[in-house]
Amino acid sequence: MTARDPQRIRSTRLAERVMTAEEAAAFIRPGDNVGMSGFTGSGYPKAVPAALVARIQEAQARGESFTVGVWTGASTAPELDGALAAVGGIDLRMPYQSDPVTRAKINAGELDYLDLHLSHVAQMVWEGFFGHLDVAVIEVAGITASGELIPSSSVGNNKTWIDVADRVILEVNSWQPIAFEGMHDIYYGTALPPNRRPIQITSPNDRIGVPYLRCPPEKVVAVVETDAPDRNAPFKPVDDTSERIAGHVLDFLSHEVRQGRLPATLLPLQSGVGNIANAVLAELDRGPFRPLTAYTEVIQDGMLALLASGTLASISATAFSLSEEGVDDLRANIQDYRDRIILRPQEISNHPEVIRRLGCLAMNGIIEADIYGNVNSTHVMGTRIQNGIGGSGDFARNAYISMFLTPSTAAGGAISCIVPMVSHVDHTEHDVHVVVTEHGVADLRGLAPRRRAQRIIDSCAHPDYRSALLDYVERALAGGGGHHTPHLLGEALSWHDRYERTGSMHAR
Ligand code: 0RQ
Repeated sequence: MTARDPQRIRSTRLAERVMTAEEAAAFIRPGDNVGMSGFTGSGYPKAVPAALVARIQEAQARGESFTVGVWTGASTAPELDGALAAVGGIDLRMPYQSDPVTRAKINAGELDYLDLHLSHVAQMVWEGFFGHLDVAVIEVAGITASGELIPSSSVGNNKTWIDVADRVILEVNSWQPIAFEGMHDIYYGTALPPNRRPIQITSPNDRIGVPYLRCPPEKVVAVVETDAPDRNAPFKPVDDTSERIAGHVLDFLSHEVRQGRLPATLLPLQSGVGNIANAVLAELDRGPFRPLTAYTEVIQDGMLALLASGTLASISATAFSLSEEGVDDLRANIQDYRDRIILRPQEISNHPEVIRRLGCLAMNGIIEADIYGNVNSTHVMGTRIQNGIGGSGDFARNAYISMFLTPSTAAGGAISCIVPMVSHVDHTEHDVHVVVTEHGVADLRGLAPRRRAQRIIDSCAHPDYRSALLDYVERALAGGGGHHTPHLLGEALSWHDRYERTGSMHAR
């Protein structure tokens, strides 16, 4: 088959590899590990996963088992994660997911999931912990005449997948703006110790690599043309709770500026995904700080709005995660945004060395925090995975100020997000500087554990749960255990246990 779009596939050699998704999927064999592109619902392959699902179902109809390991940058979309999980086609999934079908399968014990710090993935693959990568399926925006790849709306682990896979399948998606060409910065200097060199980024808009992904043409077994949108999930309108959390974050940052601990232009922002993060970004647009910069993982609608208004001078990230309106904005203003946005491999967007050097201000969502400042970002009631740690650990551990934002309650008030002891730990008390809920800000820096407990309960807990938390601390202090981090060991997780039994953390 010849290429439909010679502007997108300019390499005559790779144009000869154009074929259907079904033909391409035949290069994926039972038991293969498959490295897919994709990060927070953008830049994932749109056609080959569906063809792979059909192959799996045909094999199953013959009574044969057909599963693959699925490695990505981060979350993808229902047509990739959801569809493969639904047919039981995934053996092991890593390093992040947020798909409801995949989540249910993981929590039912039907597929293995490895939840990893996103900056660690490439090095762990080079070290061989996950076995060999057989196939890479990578969406790109185009292929240059010399066979270099123009990345699409996410970079994620694509460089690594292409480097280590035996076979590469490319999806060239003409829905992605071709004006992406030149926006990316692919760094080819990473290595394992003792051969590591400093990552020479001293400002979020520093470019240290090249705009293209390199791929030996002989590795490319198939090129598939697509014209399909990213996931582009809508954002909920900002609610009162998110707005109050955002207001507290702005007050806190203003206080830090007044104290002389932050410059008036702040420091590079990292913002997690979701509606609270979007509300904080909207509040920043109304606030006094500018010009700001962002060294973050994902660019969502709120970040583009800050670029458009001039509040934000530049953004470094690894992926977009936009609503349909966000995509329209990106397309309409891409010539303006192009020079102010850099998409990098996730090992660089989330690199601890760079995050520490730049002094990022990290803001991430949580499931729950405990009275001593430990944070659970990933597990509902300690056993059921929600999404994964994603980049929150890369940033929180190395940020100048590590903030965690959450409504004070979940499930209509039946769950307190401030608990005596977290049911799973992702971020320890050492990496949690500030907790913010709609009730206020708990700045935990410089506070010993018992003072932290007082601060979190007073500032962040929902009033309906405050007296029960205070009562817990008082009885723990009076109990026989240590007074450094007082706990009643038999009761520390009783709130979760009560919720599992009665549907509420409230003692009746
Ligand atoms: O459940 O979806 O069934 O309604 O968790 O919670 O309040 O909608 O908040 O979308 O911001 O997600 C921590 C999951 C928060 C997210 C988490 C339930 C709640 C709801 C979602 P439903 P909300 P958000 C960079 C940063 C880790 C990765 C990260 C996350 C659902 O922020 O995945 O930080 N973080 N990445 O009802 C039981 C509680 C709960 C609870 C909330 N205490 N107990 N359920 N929920 N609190 C981006 C990347 O790395 C890619």
